[in-house]
Amino acid sequence: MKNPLSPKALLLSATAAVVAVGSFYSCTTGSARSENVLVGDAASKVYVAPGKYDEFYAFFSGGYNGQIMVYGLPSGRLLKFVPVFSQNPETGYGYNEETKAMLQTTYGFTPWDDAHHTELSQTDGVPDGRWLFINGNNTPRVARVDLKTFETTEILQIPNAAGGHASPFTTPNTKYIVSATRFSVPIPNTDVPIDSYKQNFKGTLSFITADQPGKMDIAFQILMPGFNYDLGHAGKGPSDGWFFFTTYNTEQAYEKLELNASQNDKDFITAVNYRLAEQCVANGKAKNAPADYFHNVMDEKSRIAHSERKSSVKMLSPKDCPGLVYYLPTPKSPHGVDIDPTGEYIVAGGKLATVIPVHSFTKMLRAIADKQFESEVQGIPVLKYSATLAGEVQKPGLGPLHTEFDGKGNAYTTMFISSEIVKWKLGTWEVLDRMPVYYSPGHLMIPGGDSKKPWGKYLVSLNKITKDRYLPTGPELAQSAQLIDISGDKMKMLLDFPTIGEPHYAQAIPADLIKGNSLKFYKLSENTHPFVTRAEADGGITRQGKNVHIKLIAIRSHFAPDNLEGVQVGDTVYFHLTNIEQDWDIVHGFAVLGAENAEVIVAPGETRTLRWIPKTTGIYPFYCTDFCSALHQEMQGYVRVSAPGSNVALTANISAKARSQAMRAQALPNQDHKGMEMASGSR
Ligand code: K7E
Ligand code: CUA
Repeated sequence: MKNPLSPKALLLSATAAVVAVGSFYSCTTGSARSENVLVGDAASKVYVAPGKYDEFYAFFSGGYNGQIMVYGLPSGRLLKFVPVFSQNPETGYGYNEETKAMLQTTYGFTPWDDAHHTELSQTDGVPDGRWLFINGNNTPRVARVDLKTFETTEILQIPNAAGGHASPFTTPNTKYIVSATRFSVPIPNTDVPIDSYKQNFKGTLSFITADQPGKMDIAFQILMPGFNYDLGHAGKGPSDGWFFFTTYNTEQAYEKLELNASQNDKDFITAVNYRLAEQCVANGKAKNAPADYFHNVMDEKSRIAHSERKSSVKMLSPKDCPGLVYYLPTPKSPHGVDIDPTGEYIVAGGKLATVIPVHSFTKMLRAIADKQFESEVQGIPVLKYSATLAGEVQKPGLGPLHTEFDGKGNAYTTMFISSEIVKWKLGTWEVLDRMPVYYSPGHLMIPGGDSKKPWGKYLVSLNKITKDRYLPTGPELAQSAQLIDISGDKMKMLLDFPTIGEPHYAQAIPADLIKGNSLKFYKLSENTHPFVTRAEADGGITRQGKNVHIKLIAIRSHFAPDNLEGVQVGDTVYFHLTNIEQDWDIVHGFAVLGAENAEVIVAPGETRTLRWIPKTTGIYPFYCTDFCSALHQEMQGYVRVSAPGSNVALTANISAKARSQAMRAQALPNQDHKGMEMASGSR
């Protein structure tokens, strides 16, 4: 460390001190801890009796696992993984033929991303439980998860962008979700010297239409100075129609950013009047700019994903739309920007700031009207700090990152460096309470806590460093989430539970807004997959050159057909499996010896396709991978693979065994998982 007084040095030493303090608390009943925790009380508050439901669904981003985790709150029970930007061997998402197109980008098949922010769709500024959006940070993308099926149904790539971090934050009626570039790059991207950053690098803010499922698209992009845009939030209530983005690296450093991007005392919050942007676009002020991006959609009826490649966007430059963008000076390298439920206060989390600055939307409008500008940056007016400031929370702690609200006039901010949640009051800016968390929280989450109507009962701290909180599992540990009761004046720690990957953010919503809409099965009669098999007798095997298509059904407890011959080495085989069950939670799986990908899991009524290239002659068993019934272990079949050019005829039979399975199944009334337990000796 060359400069021992650099912000980074301070930051590092503070982190070290806090980890030491945290370790101390974790193995003692030190005062700071016992004050806030009522242990007996806490256990009953998170207890959800067997067979009972949790009060909230919580959706945690999976960070670098590219997925979403669904938890119940307050129990912390893990309910589901929803794969989004990553392949998932558990279900075959991204491996089977129907879903591969979901992961197409202009860079090719891109089966990984760094997923940061879950965002529930909203109606009038309140989460409504229709959809959940999430961003891919590395190869900028946004995805829609349908909360009827808990499945990724749409992915849109963001062109002219690098690092889709300030994303996918919704406007109050989900007209748009918004994504900004973290990294500035040349736009269009091209081969230039890196040290020409100031001349050539630009940022973009993308407004994406989101209220029509299957039709996400870039409504327009705004071309911005080459800073780093970190996070964003839409205005609401009086500030509806505006969007706010944290903006750092206003130094425009391109090397050693930890030092060189920490020079300016203040960076910015970027305020964008997107209603004005809409008018400017409608009035022809935007230019058609080259763009290259994919839009991938899962078709509801065939359950096959399709990709479309697009080639242009509307690009709006602030200079062609006066009044579109203003900069609000904000200390210092701000990370989160959070709008309170009334829509009046704009709270910034300046990672290196000693205060939490809060801007007033009313004062911002007045400052704009009065031209209270301190300077201009590339034609964009910079407002005076004093002219927009509502107040500063003094001595909040170290390293403020993110703030959410309880709807009762209080705000809660994570302090990354001092490892605590700080509760403070909107309007008076006084600190009301502190809760140590273990350790180093990034985001925090209150159900609806960034909306107009928070359900201010619980708060979850999403901690980055786990250390000694759980049984050790080698160098890499689960992440730690902590559930805190915020219903009273003082915060109460209730529960720790592990999360996987690195959740950056989470959102939660009352279970009642989702659970009644959950789909139980796909209707077989509506399945439009070109290789659907609706009945046992309709299966079969066909050859098209070197491609062999096998249509088969799964039902408790057999495949039909289950004996297949005539496949040759050199063929590419497609198993198109339709689950013809029409009953909730009766899924079947399919795997074949030597398959170089994942199984497929097939929901009732849907068709899924496994591609298989046999390399040697012989007999290849396949079987059902999901323990579906008492006779699951009988659910199997064989493929015969012959030499190239062999005269073995293509045949698809229902074996005597499968036929007798079918008869036994009919003889067993209501064969369900109770039956499975009774007959478990058959394993
Ligand atoms: Cu703070 Cu990506 Cu929202 Cu991580 S981000 S913590
Ligand atoms: Cu079907 Cu096991």
